[in-house]
Amino acid sequence: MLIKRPAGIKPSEITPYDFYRRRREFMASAGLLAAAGASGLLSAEAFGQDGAKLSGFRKSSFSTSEKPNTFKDISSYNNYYEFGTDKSDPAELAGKFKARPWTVKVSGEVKKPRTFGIEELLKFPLEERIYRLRCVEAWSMVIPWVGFEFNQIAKQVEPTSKAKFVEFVTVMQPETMPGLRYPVLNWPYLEGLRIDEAMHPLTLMAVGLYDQMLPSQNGAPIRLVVPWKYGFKSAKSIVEIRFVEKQPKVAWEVANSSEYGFYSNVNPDVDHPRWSQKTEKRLPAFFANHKTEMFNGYGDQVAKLYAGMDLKKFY
Ligand SMILES: Nc1nc2c(c(=O)[nH]1)N[C@H]1C(S)=C(S)[C@@H](COP(=O)(O)O)O[C@H]1N2
Ligand SMILES: [Mo]
Repeated sequence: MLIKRPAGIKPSEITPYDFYRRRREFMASAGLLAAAGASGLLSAEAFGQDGAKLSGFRKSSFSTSEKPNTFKDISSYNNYYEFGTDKSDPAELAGKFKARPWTVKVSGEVKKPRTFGIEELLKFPLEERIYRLRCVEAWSMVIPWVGFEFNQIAKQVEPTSKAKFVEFVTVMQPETMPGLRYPVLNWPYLEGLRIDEAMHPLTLMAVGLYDQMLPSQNGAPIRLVVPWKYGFKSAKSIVEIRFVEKQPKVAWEVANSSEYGFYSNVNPDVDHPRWSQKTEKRLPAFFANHKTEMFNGYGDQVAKLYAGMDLKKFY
């Protein structure tokens, strides 16, 4: 169905959440919700992604007590290069993205390879995790994700002793993702973690933001969140997870290995070749207003994963 934007409002001023609400209001006023429901047209495509409510999740003790950014901040300032490289591109251009039907294929060094439907994944016990996200570009936000620990997936597929790393692959939808036309990265977006990093309880598969299903621009319907690493490790809209023996060549390393390494732990002592990583701009702000913390402040939980490693070498 095609719904026109209200006159006088620029697309850039409409957040997906506003758009969703207006669409619901419009449909309700036109009696379309009831009609759609009755005819079975109330499809997951329309209501399984942007804005659909999530409920029944518990709050996690892993959450930071810092004040979260607003839904609008989090869903209108994004890096999702498959839609475009400007921060506003994903929110403006992800409108046609299809987050249903959706499956995640889990394969490689596992005893029980399998493909999960998104409906099955949504049945894992969901928690609210308020995490800091620190981008390599030196801005940060505080984000209330809803999701489950990645290790829950691992438990079901049973990794073998050869599984040393985990690869995460983002979907390619050329018909809905205009950015794929440009070879900015080696598509599909590939990220990877060492197996112990992936199994760490802080490593989250996020399906929601506040109490809504993830907006497309934030990686609907399911994305990775690794809070002690730079934002780009958190691959969006995941369709495939592979347990592998060898360290993968991840997308940003392929693009520029002198600037982006495999580990990409938040580290104020290792500058990016073109800028310092000592401070960050907690959005919304014009200037740096925060000191960047080692492991983005999650050192108590994760520093032990890197004991004895030279983090200047393994950046
Ligand atoms: N598939 C895909 N995943 C991605 C990116 C991307 O361009 N494509 N950008 C990364 C970067 S650089 C950041 S900072 C985070 C941003 O997540 P957010 O928009 O939900 O805040 O997503 C990461 N995941
Ligand atoms: Mo980022």
